[in-house]
Amino acid sequence: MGFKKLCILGLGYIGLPTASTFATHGLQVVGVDNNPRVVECLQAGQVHIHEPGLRSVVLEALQSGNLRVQSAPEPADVFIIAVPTPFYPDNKNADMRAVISAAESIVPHLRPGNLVILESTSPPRTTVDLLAPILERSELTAGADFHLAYSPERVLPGRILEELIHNARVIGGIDQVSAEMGRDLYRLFVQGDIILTEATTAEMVKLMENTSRDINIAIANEFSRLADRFGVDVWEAIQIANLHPRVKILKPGPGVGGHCISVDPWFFVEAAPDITTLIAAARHVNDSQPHFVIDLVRRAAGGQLHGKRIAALGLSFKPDVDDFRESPAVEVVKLLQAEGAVVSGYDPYLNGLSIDGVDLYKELAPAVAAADVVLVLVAHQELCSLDPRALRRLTQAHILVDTVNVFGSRDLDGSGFELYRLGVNCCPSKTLAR
Ligand code: SAJ
Repeated sequence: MGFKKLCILGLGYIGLPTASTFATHGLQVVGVDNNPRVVECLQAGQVHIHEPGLRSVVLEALQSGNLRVQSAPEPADVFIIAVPTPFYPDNKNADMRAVISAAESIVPHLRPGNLVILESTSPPRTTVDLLAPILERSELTAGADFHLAYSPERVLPGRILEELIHNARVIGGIDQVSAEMGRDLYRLFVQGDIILTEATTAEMVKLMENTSRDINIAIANEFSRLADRFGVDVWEAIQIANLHPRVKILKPGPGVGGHCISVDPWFFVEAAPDITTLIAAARHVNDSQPHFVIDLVRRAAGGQLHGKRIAALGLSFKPDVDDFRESPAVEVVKLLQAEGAVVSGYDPYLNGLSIDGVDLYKELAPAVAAADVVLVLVAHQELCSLDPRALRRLTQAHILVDTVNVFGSRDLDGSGFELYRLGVNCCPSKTLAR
C-alpha cells in the first residue's frame, strides 16, 4: 500500500509500544504526546513506562532514526490515535476530550488518501459520530477523500509486546477500503489473524471483551462472599467447578482495577442505561469488593481496626505490573485508614505512588516490621515465592490476611501466623457485614 510515514498520537502503554514496533519494522514514525515530560524523557532516550521488553524496542527505534518524538503532529500517510479514554468520576461518563483534541490536531495535516485509525477504547459509534465529523473539518470527506477505521488494542499489560504481534487484530472500517488499508498497515508486524469488519462492530467487540471479563470476575467475587457465609473454601470450590468442561470461573480478589476493565463497561451503561442492568450490577459488585476485604480484616483483627497497624503487601492493580491506576489494593488501604488503622505499604514495583498518611516501601522488611496484621492484596511473584517463616521473622504480626490465595496451599505450620483468607470463613461466629 506504500505507507512510509506514520504519526501516532499518544505515547502511553499502547501508543509507545505500537510506535516503536512500527518503527522497528521499517516505517518512519512520528510519536506525539501532549505531555512535555513524556516527550523530554523519550527524547533523552529514557522510557517512562515499565513493561517487559519495552525499553529495548524503544531504544532500538530511537537509535535507528525511524522513531522521532515531538509534541505536535505533522503530515503523514497514516495517523493513529492511541490516547486515554477514562471516565468522569462523578457520573462514569466517557471522557472523550483526549480523542477530540487529538483528532482536532490532525485536521490541519490531513491530506487526500490518508488513513486515520482510532485505537482508544470508545463508546459505540464514536468513529462515525464523533471522529469523522471532526476530521471532516479539513473539508475532506471520510470514505471519499480519506480513510477511517477503528482498531482496538487488546494487549495485556505485562505482555504487551508479545500480544501486540501475536494476538488477533480486529479492524473496523467505515467502509471496505478503509478496513483493507488498515489490514495492510498492521500486517507489517501482526502475526495473528486480522479480522475485517465495520467500525461500530469493532468498537462493540472491544467493549464486549472487557465487559464479559468484568462480569466473570464479579461472579467469582460474589462466590467468595457466599463461600464465606456458608463456611466453604471458595478456592477449592472453584477448582472443582472448573473441572466441568464448560465452566471457567475466574479468581476472586480485592476488586477489579486498571484503566480498562473497571472503566469500559460503563461506556455501555452510559450509551444504553435502560438495557444494561447486568453490566451495571457487575460493576457495582466489583467496586464494592474492597469493602468485603475490610470486613475480613476487621474480623481477623478481632473486631475492630482502629489503631491497628496493618502492612498492605502489593498495591498495583494486578500482579507484576507497576500500574497503580484504579487499584483496588489502594482503595483497601484508604478504607483501612478511614477506619482508623495505621497502614504501611509494600510494593516491589513502586514508582512515584504516594498515599497520604501511608509509609510506602519497595522492600518488605520495613513495611511489615511493626505491623499487627499483614494483609496480602496482590499476587506479585515476590509474594507468591515468599516463605511464610521468613516473613514471620521480619514482623511482630501473627495475623496474616490473604485476599489472593498466595498462602492457601502453603504449609504455615510452625510459622506462627494465623491465616485468614478471602472467600474462606475463618471466623464463623461473625457474619459478613454486607
Ligand atoms: N482480576 C481478578 N480476577 C481474575 C482476573 C483479573 O480479580 O481472575 C482483576 C485483576 O487483578 C485486575 C483486573 O481484574 O485488577 C483486570 O486485570 P486483567 O488482567 O483481567 O485485565 P487488564 O485490565 O490488565 O487488561 C484487559 C485485557 N482484557 C481482557 O482480558 C478481556 C486486555 O486484553 C485488554 O487489552 C485490556 O484490558 C485493555 O486495555 O482494554
